[in-house]
Amino acid sequence: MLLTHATVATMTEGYGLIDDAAVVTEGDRIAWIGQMCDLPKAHHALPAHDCAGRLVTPGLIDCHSHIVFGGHRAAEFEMRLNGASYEEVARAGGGILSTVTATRAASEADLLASALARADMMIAAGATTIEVKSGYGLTLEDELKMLRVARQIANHRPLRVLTTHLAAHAIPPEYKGRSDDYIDEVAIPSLHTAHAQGLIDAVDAFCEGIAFSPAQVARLFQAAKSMGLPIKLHAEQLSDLKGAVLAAGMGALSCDHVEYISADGVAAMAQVGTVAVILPGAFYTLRETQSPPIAAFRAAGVPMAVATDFNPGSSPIASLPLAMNMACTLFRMTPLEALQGTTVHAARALGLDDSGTLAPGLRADLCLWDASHPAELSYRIGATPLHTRIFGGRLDA
Ligand code: DI6
Ligand code: FE
Repeated sequence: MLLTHATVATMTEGYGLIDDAAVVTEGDRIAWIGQMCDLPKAHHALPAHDCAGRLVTPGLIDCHSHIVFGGHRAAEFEMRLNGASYEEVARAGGGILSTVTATRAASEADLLASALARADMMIAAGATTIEVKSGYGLTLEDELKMLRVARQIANHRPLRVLTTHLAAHAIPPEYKGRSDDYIDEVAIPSLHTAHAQGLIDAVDAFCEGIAFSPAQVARLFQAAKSMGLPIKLHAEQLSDLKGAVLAAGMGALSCDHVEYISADGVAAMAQVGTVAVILPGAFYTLRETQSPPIAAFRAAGVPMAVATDFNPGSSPIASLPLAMNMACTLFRMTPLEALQGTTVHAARALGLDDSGTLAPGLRADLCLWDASHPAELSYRIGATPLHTRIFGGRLDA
């Protein structure tokens, strides 16, 4: 396929803008990219798709989501609006645990149907690769069920899906007061089984007072590393337990949320190249007031990704462009940083080296936007100026 008359943001260096550009794809890869006037003769006869000056970016990558779950939490939304805090909701057995009950009760087919509806919303806003976590089953069987569903999404949609084991997301009622036993009896065994069954690409945990301690996370991560699986962590979302220091020290791909991270965590991440995944949807929904230290990450050279954290409790948002707008307006990220956060740095947070930028040899995952400059993607609120999607070199009708 040949795309002509495009305004391309390759995202290779800054925006990497090329005006009046052409892109040639071959199979699922980019074969050539550059200015129209330099297009090699060999490509002139290819069937052309005229972009009419539209902006072309790498397909967006949502590197943090929880879209497989049963039920919804509109009632909890109402409870919070009547004054309850997130922690109070959690301690009252609501929050994550109400979704656990609904997820355990749901059939695989029902979970898949609702996850596909959510994936469609993400696709409609420009996502071509998404990460999906388990963590609402919290038994061996229910975690595996969630991961099988997450793996199936890619059989029904052109999306690329990476799956992450997150059994260490919450302590289920049957393990109340016995979180060490939960790690030994459910989290680590389900990790072994999920890996043996080829169901996971990475391992995550929620390191927090209402969830798991750094020592418990470290045990889980040791198991992950013994299997050669990459690790990532929900770190410093509500308090500073030094999860980022631990995770970066073990070579984590990313530390996510990080509102309460302090200088030692930032330094540890910078040293290893761990990505900070900024999740403004959860910040917004929880009406959090402590912003992640964007200026400190910037100064230390910590790459920042931006993701939806799509989940039923703290972040019922499907749109990456909306998350980018929030990252700019709430956290003062620049539009360039926001787009790097959903392309090149999001790829890095997932350990992908064949997407997130546009260059020969990389995956031909592209978005064509009704926009003339990439800053428009962050600037607009709740708009989806997506015109055309190309997944692995294929036009999505
Ligand atoms: N932090 C969050 O914001 C979500 N998970 C997590 O570890 C919340 C998940 C939920 O409330 O369902
Ligand atoms: Fe999350």
